[in-house]
Amino acid sequence: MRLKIAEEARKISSFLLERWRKGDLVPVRVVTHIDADGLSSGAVLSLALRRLGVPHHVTFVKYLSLTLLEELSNDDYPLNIFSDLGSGYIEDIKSTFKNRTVLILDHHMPNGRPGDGVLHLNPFDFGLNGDLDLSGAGVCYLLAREMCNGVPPHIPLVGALGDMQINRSGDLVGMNSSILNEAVSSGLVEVRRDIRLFGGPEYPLAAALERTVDPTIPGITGNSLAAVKLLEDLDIPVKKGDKWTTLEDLSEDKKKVLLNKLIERISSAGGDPKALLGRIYLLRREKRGSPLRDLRSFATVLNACGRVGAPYIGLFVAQGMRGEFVNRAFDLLSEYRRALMRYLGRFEKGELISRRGSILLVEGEGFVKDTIIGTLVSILSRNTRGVAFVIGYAETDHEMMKISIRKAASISSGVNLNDVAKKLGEAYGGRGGGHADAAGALIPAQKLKEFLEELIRSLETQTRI
Ligand SMILES: [Mn+2]
Repeated sequence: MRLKIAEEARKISSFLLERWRKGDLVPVRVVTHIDADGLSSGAVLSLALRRLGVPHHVTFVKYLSLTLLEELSNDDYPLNIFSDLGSGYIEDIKSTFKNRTVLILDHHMPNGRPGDGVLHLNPFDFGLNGDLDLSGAGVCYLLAREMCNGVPPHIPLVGALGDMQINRSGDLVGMNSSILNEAVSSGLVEVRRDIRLFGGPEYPLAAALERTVDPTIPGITGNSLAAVKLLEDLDIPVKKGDKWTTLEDLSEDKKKVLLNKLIERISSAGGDPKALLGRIYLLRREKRGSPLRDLRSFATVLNACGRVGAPYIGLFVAQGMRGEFVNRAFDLLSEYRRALMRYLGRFEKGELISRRGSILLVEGEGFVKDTIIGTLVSILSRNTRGVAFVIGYAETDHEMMKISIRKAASISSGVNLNDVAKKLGEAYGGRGGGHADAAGALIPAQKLKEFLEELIRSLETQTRI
């Protein structure tokens, strides 16, 4: 019989606590990813280690590669913990970290087998779906909860929402929903059903409309004047006295009018308005009007910190630091949003973008940052009519090319992008993998053309589009 993931977490926890009690396996290095889930993972682990008095460092990485693993293994940490990444590199980790203890806490499809000092905790090994049921931060949380008290359960929820781990009705499911229950029953998080705009129902409505990118609201997203005009046309005051109107202030009737208007706008431009509806998760102890009060927007803030190049700010904010850290995070969010808008604006004009049948290609080389290409293809995959897949690429360090692949939510295709990216990534001298609907590859830049041709051919034949 299969062990349950929580039992395995307990085993790993007793092993580590025992060794730490003896003064072994310190200091610890945590290597984590820079997206919202990765930063949430780092926050969970770092909080737990601090509570346990275990000295540690956190290292942020955009991705793993053999070169990077070799560099990391040159540093003398007796214990390395990889979070929100690593499962795709089990064999490389085994060979680079010989005779040292490594713990991988991840939810990407495993490639290879643990052993030789490598411990591995991943929902896929326990009959769970790592794409949907549990995030990287969720895996870290299962372990942290075994090791100590006091790591708050909303952090792994931010990770799950950042990774879009919601089902078609917009709900968290699987182990994520058990963590949610914990957060709700302790009074930390409140769940509501409402229109899902940036910042949540207590955030200034005009700004919420302008800042919502999932789904993008044509003509409104990124345009504050248009957002104000839309409200005026619907007879909704932008402000009452010196207080900004929020979604919460609207009557049910007004809310319906607004919702219909938004649905109409999005649908007529070919987008999918479905993401507007669903559950909203509110962090009750956060100030009203702060984007951190809405857990999805919290994830957006973390993403911005990581992608714009200040992941440590995101880590501190995820851990609960406020004041200057939050101000800095909000500045990074504005910068991130401006970058996204700049790119989306160019795509709208038909620049940097081309169509191959029902595949949309984002030609980001020389233009788009490697840390933003994934977000852009995700947004496009949810907001472009008649598209089955979106592929984007951008150059990155070490003369490598980063390729991001997304399946459009509207398409029901049996293609598993993790399998495709893994197979092709390896065939072209690099690596690939990820999730069934969202994956990526890292290959030598000079192989890009051939890689893309084969990728497109493979998606086309497997989908019959
Ligand atoms: Mn993740």
